[in-house]
Amino acid sequence: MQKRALAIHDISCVGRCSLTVALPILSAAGVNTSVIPTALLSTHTGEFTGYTHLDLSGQLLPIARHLATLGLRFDAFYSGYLASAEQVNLIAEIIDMLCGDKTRIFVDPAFADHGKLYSHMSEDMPAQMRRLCAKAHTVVPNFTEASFLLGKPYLADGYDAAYVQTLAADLAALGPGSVVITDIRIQDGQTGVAVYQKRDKAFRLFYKPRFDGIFYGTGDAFASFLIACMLNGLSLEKAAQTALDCTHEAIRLTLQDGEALRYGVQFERVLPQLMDALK
Ligand code: PXL
Repeated sequence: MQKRALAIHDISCVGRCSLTVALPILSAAGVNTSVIPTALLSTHTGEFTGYTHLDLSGQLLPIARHLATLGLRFDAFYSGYLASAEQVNLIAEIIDMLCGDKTRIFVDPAFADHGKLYSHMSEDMPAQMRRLCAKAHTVVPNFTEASFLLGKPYLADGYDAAYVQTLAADLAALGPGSVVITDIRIQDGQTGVAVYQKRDKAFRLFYKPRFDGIFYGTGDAFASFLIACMLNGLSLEKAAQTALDCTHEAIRLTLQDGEALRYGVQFERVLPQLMDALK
């Protein structure tokens, strides 16, 4: 049977992040993807000014309650950018309402990067998001989010694999069985992804050459590629490797093309590569 996912992120009209990334990637992977938008923005909040921001908190439970009457079974729940820390309570309620025993729950905390909270994020977001992560089977933070979720300072460099393994194990101790941390900076000129499974304490790091710069929406693209692969039966490690390859290629193509980086990365051009990896 075709897999069905529920993606809960904002809609940023322009800038390739959140739902405008998750939906096409999951669809390309053959996943029937329903959405609940958390907020409506004209653009993402990085490198744009004057953007609009409509918090859709008032719609979340009414939408979820109606969906609950349809009796749908979701194979995956996938949350990302939330409009406010208060929305965490609503998302937790939606998980209880719409997810069954067979629903795999993915949470991308999506509140910070490069050592800083995103604009618009309140200081209590990390503590609130920790509660949502506790309900997940798999969490996909970047290194900044992983640090903040655990109340640790962000280290720009000077840490090692053992430090990352401890971060991952501490996140798993909150609840999730699997932890995938992106944007690891251990090896010069490389970006790393750490994969940890609580079941057998298996820990692995995967690397790709790092491109200098800030690439908006790449966390969303990575998590979406990862979930797309896992819903197609790939193991967590293979899915993480494939997601890293696809994200790296999207950045490479964008830099080669010269499109302004605030418009996100050209993940559309990598969808054939994703589909090949799933054959
Ligand atoms: O990609 C994360 C993200 C999602 N949604 C909005 C954002 C950002 C990052 O800046 O601003 C609105």
